Amino acid sequence: MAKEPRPIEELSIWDDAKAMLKKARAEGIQTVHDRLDRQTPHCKFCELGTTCRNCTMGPCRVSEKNPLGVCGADADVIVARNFGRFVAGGAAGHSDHGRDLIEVLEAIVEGETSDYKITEENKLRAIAGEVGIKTDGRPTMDVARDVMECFFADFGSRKKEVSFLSRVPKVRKDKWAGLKMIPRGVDREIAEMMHRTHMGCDNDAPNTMIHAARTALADGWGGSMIGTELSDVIFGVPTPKMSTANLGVIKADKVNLLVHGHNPVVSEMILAAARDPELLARAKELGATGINVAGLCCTGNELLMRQGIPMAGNHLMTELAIITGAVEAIVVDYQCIMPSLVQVSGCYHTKFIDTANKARFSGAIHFDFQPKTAMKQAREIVSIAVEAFAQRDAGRVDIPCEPVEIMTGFSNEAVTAALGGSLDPLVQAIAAGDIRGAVGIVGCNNPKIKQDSLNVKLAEELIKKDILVLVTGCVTTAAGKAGLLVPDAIEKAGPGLKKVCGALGIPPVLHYGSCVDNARILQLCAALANALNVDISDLPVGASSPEWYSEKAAAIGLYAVASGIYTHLGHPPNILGSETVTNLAVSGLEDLVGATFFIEGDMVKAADMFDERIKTKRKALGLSE
Ligand code: XCC
Ligand code: SF4
Repeated sequence: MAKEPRPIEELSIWDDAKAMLKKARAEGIQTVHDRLDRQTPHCKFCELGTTCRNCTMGPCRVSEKNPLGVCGADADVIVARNFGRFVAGGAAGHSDHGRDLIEVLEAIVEGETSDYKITEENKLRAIAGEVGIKTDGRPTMDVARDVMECFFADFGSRKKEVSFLSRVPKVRKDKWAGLKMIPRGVDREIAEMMHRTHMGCDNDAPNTMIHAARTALADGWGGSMIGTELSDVIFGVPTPKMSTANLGVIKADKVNLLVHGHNPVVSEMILAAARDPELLARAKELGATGINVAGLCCTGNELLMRQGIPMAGNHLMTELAIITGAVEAIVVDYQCIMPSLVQVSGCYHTKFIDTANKARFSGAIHFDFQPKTAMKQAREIVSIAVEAFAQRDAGRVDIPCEPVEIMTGFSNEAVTAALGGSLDPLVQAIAAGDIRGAVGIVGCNNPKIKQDSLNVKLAEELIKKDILVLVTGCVTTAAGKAGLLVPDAIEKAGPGLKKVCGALGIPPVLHYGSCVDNARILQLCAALANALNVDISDLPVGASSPEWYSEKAAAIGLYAVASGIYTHLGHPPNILGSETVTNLAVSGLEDLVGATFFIEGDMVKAADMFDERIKTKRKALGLSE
């Protein structure tokens, strides 16, 4: 018997989401929430992490009654192996994205493309210096070639450590060296994780977990950091600017083209092509007043940070954006793109266009997007969107709200510039206790949780306590829609944060970018630790992913912890079937890396936990609580 669907009121905190969920039900369109209802209750073994499918002597499910798999693996080994592979999946996603940026740099260096350029010579030279490449008096292209070679080599197995470990405080690196946790090469750590978890290899759960941490560090300080830094070099370093968010950014009188996924390589070209006079003229001929490019998820974040495009929504808004009936095309690259978007698009005139061979969707229009032909392909894609405008059914259009204002563009370079050229004023504000600490809230939506209820609540609770919040990924749109990403939001902050942010004219919640841009937060923590001559784990900082769902979020959480950052998750990963692994995650790691995970579903309590932690760290630094 079919289950009753959950009431719409329980699915999201947002009016725009609820309006579109009603429309979906009225029009008979299935969403992620309907499918979750059909998938629950989930398999208990899988939830606990005690299922193993790593060979065909199994699959095995272990329990108290049946504690060993066919090969003899116990729950600890099985849970650790599953978690290790989960993290490797996330690290692979971020890092392969990073590699794609190196390939664009290669196309620039080899003269194969004129559509992409080195926009930030100074940044290119600065990072070259950081990874030990000579820059003095050398032509930019020579430096760029060496940077490209260096970063390609970071993915291999010939290095002792990935290049950006030059940013890590020495005490932290020594700690990693002692634990055999130094990330040597991005692909190497991911491949080794697959090897270790083959039947008959690493059968010691803590040892597997240490390698999981090394794999995650290869993501944070390797693949993701390369992705962020080269995106800045090619597309520009983000600077503060205003934009807008929610489904109201979709415009009834315009051709609406949504960009979705993670990588700016395709979407930056789409945005440029949407300004092409010929395409604009054609849009006008068909009765539109212009071409509107709006963002979803992290591709949206990338373009929001650098170009200020409006944000239509985060993960759980992606189906709902199409349900407005006013989207001519959705153009995707990879990651977090629900395959259901093809079906939802099919219910309207919406064209679903994929652009990467590694992320193809049956039923999509496919473009094999290449740096050489990028602009030409982008024009073709935008043209498909423009022509689709003629097929729009005005009777089915419902754009449920007006957009809200948000401020974006907080790169470390922009923050340093706003502070007058160095991080010293930030260090002083922390020392004075005006800013008591900082927490990065990152990651996703998960249909098991009322959309954005935790993301917003935690941010609100923390700023009240004079804790600066940095947001990335899908938490961005949540914070934006809640009115936390504008300077006026200081009214919701504690007195210290209000004073500092008020003087600088910035919000108490800063948009720090996409999910790979969590590397910016790592870099900031390392810079603060170096400035104070302490370890990252000595800083009054934390990280959180309240509504996470993805393998990538697990990789981010683990590299944060392994870097010494106390990290909150709103719900546990599938590890509870092993006491050894669970205890290691929530307490044992403290002795090893100076930080742990903590799991808490109540955001008032989570904020209190951060508060306690920050008090302890401030005291140890000789500061007021
Ligand atoms: Fe995906 Fe990055 Fe999560 Fe959003 S936050 S649901 S991973 S888009 Ni990264
Ligand atoms: Fe079962 Fe061991 Fe094979 Fe896993 S590796 S499926 S536990 S026999």
